Amino acid sequence: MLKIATADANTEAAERELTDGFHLVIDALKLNGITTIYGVPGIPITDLGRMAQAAGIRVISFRHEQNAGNAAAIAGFLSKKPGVCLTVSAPGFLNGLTALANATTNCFPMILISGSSEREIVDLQQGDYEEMDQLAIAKPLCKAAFRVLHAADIGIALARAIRAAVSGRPGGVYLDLPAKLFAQVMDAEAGAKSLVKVIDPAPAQIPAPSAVRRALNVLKSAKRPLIILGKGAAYAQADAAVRDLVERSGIPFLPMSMAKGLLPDTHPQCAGAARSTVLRDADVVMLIGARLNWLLSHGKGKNWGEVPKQFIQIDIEPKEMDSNVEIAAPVVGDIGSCIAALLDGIDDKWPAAPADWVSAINKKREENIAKMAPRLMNNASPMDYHGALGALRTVVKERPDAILVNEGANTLDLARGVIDMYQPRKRLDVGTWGVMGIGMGYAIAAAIETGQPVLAVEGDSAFGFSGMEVETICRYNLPVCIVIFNNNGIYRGTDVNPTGADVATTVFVKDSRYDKMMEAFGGVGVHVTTPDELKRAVDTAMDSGRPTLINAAIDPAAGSESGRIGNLNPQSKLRKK
Ligand SMILES: Cc1ncc(C[n+]2csc(CCOP(=O)(O)OP(=O)(O)O)c2C)c(N)n1
Ligand SMILES: [Mg+2]
Repeated sequence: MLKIATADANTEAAERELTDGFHLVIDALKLNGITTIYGVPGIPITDLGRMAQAAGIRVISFRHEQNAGNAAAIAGFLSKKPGVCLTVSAPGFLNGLTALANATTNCFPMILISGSSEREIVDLQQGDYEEMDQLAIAKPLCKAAFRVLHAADIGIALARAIRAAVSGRPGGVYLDLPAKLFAQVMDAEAGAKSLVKVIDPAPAQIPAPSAVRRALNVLKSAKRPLIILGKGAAYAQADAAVRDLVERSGIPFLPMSMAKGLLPDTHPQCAGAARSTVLRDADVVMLIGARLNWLLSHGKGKNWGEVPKQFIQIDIEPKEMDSNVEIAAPVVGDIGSCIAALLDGIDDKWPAAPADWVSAINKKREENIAKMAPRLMNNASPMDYHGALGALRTVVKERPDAILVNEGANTLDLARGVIDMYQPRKRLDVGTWGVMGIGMGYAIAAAIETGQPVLAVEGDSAFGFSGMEVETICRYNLPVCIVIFNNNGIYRGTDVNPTGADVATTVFVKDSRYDKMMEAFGGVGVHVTTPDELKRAVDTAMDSGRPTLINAAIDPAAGSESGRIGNLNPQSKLRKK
């Protein structure tokens, strides 16, 4: 007996002096303030998730890695810390990769950590369990990709991953951890010493004074100036400085989708309701954390009118300058530092924004708002988009703290225009790619990261891409209210297949009851057919904080092809067959 007890004691003592790959990964994450992991368990990372949970990290288990990845990505956007997604090898990795690529495209800091199979077998292509050269596949789709072969390198690898994700223009990073690494054992003290706490992971990047002067000169020369706020400006969390710049300069501003609320959409300088006018007629445009990509028609063409433009661009990425058109005044640096420097040059003597320009915009804005008002008040049943959105617009006005997640085609484009936002980083949507499938991942992470109630306004098609995560929402009892704009399909539910065989490609089962899905997992399901019912149901959900899914029946004929971007569909001269 005694002998055995002594042996046990010895083993325990020896173990106390050892650590392994599992623990080093967890310790490295904790050391760097990463408190939540989003993922899906399986070989070889099941125990990593368990141990992380036991060590006090919150581990949120999803039903599909793409949704876990989207959650990590938006956690990164909301917190300026890399969101972490954990997956198994090959298929799990690939499922997470779409989210990683999307995060990189949208400049959200995220780290995808995937387990991988035996290097020796993978590299000889001998058919290992879930064999795949994941590192090679990830590389072109993210900012940086690293593989760790030695437990002693875990600390440095995680430090590199964190820096790569959040410094400069943020984006996705891939970290490949082969199964064998987790089981590697090393001296505990040496292990602890090998960890790295990243100091100042996203250092300020101060713009050159000459660039700031140049920008101020161009801005001062403007007769019809415009500021465009992008989601980079929202990410920067320089909210007070952005507001100061807009208000002290008196220049009208246009928020891009995820920059809505940085200043309230109801702000007197907001030109959101006069978008086509300001793009067409402005002579100087200052872009703050917004890129001249397709969402801004590349800065040229008919949307930008005949008036010659001068662009001032504030961005952390020097390569962004001149990407589509000439930038007259590039200001490279982090947005907080750039705006602080610009504000230094905007004193009491700064000329007021030209009154004729401001009043022309105000007139247009008031006209457009007045035109829209009766449509938003209509209580028709079946509902059209405007009637339903009029109700949700009031909900958000009454609950400006709530986070709005939004995807779909008509459901997205119309909600963006109709629902005013009042606070920064409250609108999360399909972003640069217009990708479907972000809905539930974003909603879950938004609830977890901020503790605020979430309203997810989803097209019925859009919802389907991540719909199974309603179980996850119920499991973690998150304050998420999903409203499905159910128009029986993609864009419209009225398409017909001329052959009469299968249903048309854009049409779903008619009058589906998505609310029943939520009930299956213990959440609240509601079916509504009028804007009044919709408003009441959302209010009840938001008051209770209970997971709720509201199936809102929308007239299947109400939408238009591809929402507001139907012009991007290729048109052949030949007749449609
Ligand atoms: C990953 C991905 N697949 C496909 C698409 C193409 N797409 C754009 S919008 C959309 C769905 C639109 O239907 P719905 O969500 O029901 O919105 P509605 O217009 O009907 O309101 C699809 C499939 C996409 N954007 N992303
Ligand atoms: Mg639809």
